[in-house]
Amino acid sequence: MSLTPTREDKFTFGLWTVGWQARDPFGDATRAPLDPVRTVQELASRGAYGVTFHDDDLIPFGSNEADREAHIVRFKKALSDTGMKIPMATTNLFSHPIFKDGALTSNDRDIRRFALMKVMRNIDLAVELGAEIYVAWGGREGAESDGAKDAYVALERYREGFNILSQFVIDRGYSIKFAIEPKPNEPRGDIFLPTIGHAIAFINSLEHPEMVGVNPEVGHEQMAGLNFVHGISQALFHNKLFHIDLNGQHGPKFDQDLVFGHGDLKSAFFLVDLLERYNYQGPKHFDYKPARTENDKGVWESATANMRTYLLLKERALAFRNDPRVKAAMVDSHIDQLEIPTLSSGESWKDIELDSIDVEAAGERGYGYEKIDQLAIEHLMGVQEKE
Ligand SMILES: [Mn+2]
Repeated sequence: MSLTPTREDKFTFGLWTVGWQARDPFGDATRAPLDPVRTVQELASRGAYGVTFHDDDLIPFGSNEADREAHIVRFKKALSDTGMKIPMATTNLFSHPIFKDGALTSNDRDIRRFALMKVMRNIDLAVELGAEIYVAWGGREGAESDGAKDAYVALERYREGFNILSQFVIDRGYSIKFAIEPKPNEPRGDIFLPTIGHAIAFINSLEHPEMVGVNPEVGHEQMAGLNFVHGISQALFHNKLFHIDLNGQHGPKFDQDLVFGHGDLKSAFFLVDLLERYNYQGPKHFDYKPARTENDKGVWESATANMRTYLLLKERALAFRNDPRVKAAMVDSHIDQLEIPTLSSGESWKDIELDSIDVEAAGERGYGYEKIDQLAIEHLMGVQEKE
């Protein structure tokens, strides 16, 4: 298996990822601004499939119409010169001070309307550039104080916002689908729709739930102390995995946005195993930040690192699944028996009442999962069969 990324791998990057100037709450930028045109060229030369953008990544907030058009024209040229795609776009509803109390859930009605206008404007551009997924990360949709905002009513406004945007997409005849990106906190003390589960429940309350899925991010779920592989399994189970943000995180602390696999590597291994086994067809989108220590060279090395790590994990996960020792151990552990429905066809709860089970023997059985876990670790470490 090749470790050189190709277009077929569908690796994508946000303009804001490699373009991050490494300004953090305690320090100034350590890198110069990056021209989106150069980002497209550099990523194309490294085998990426496409890029994604916030409106403000491409067109600085407050640009006049002539400047806006000029930015779009040269960006489109870079795309056509390289063959790079734009599968997804999103709106910056968090940087400008107007959004300090939120956008779609701001207590200020005029700001909610301005936010919707900003989203609609960028959806028009997203469609023009070929995007089919529109991500909604509500970074400022939340509060620091429960007295400052009625969270119940905020959800009503959040729902109203998605209903308005869905109707906009329908009326325009676009094939755009929305993907909500959950995050528990940061920048707000607490953010609405903090996890995959919260988002999926919310989606079911919308007027057009079929138009809305999730865009889970590795680090965001791990900041909440949750198992990302389980979260993605549930998103797949509900047919709601419209997009995915891959990166790395070391448990519940500030949002680290490390290179994919540079946080919880074992979870990343089982995540790639899951995405490949369930044939996830969407873009593999890296939403990370090159460390603040890196210069331009380090930025592009980190971009390649994301893709290379994914391909390595895919190779190792396949080797794990195809290892005859793993297959035998899984059968010994009865892992395959989870596929068998609990009732046979034609049975009802009444048949369960007739069951007899040797409770003591069943309680004594060893499941042998430690053996499988160790085999996974050895495959992850690249160890071939060894005595
Ligand atoms: Mn993200």
